[in-house]
Amino acid sequence: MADFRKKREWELPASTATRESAYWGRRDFIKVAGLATIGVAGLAYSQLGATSTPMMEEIARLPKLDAPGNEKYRVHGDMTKESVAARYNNFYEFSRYKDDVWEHARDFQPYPWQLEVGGLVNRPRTYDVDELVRRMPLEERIYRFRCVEAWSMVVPWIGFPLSALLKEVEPTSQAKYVKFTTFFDPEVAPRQQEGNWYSSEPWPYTEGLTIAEAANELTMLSVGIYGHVLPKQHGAPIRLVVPWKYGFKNIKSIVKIELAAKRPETFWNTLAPNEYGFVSNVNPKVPHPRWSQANERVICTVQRQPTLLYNGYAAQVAHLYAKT
Ligand SMILES: Nc1nc2c(c(=O)[nH]1)N[C@H]1C(S)=C(S)[C@@H](COP(=O)(O)O)O[C@H]1N2
Ligand SMILES: [Mo]
Repeated sequence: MADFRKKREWELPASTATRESAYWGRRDFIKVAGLATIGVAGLAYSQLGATSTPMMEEIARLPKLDAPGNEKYRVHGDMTKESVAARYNNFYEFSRYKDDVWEHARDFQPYPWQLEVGGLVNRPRTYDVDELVRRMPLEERIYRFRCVEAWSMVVPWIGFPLSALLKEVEPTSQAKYVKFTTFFDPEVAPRQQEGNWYSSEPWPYTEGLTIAEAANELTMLSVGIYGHVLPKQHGAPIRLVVPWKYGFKNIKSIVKIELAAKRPETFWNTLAPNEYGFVSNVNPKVPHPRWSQANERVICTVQRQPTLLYNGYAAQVAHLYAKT
């Protein structure tokens, strides 16, 4: 395979699993090197959490979104600070790194936006996301989020159950899978352009679920976070949230949802099927081929904690995978 494989951060072996923190440490250390009396980790993390940055100023201008909190979906323990979650993003259309996604996404225009829903359904329909936001039963849910790279966070999504949308389009009895597709626009997302070392990436980004996974109570289409509409770096204006699966299943900036009879091909699974399975449920006992998944690093801290089966959501989803 081409040398893109060397360059991908989450494909590094376990021995370099500290690379992310080394990366942060280096960049942020340079910015705040004057405060040398605090420990290095303390420096990096305090800088990351800074709230008066140009990035946070952009976020402060986003339209607010009011949604009642759903008490059923809460997490014990600390919530990740917004200034951290919004500067630690995987969005490969814009950047291979995490802290500059928000900057590279500046020309991206996610408002207004249309979402096409079709395939094996009785009532195919194209929605204005605006209209969905006004009409759907929005609620706030605090979910754990676990990336396949072995970092985790806890964030307050605003959205509605995917099942509410599926009900409207009426999947036919042949529909067994749901395929999701991200926008394709190489002008605003330069990494989608061809002719570079990464041109073997199968853009646009796609993901998929079984119908049962899509209908699960946990599965959300998110349109907001931290009390406002989604910022670009989190996948504005609408993205998938499946908290018991690894982060890459949580596809961003969706333009199309299709019901299908066959399992769809998906972005990471096409690139490296042995590393990014179609199912990809969070599981401490199933290591990534090149690193352990037994524990995880809480983003922007030095804290490591055990990985939970189904990322802590066994009560809601274990039945989907029970062998009969
Ligand atoms: N279209 C698209 N969706 C994507 C990705 C991407 O590169 N492109 N990255 C995925 C990965 S690997 C992760 S961990 C999450 C990160 O979501 P966040 O930046 O909102 O935390 O988005 C997922 N969805
Ligand atoms: Mo990820």
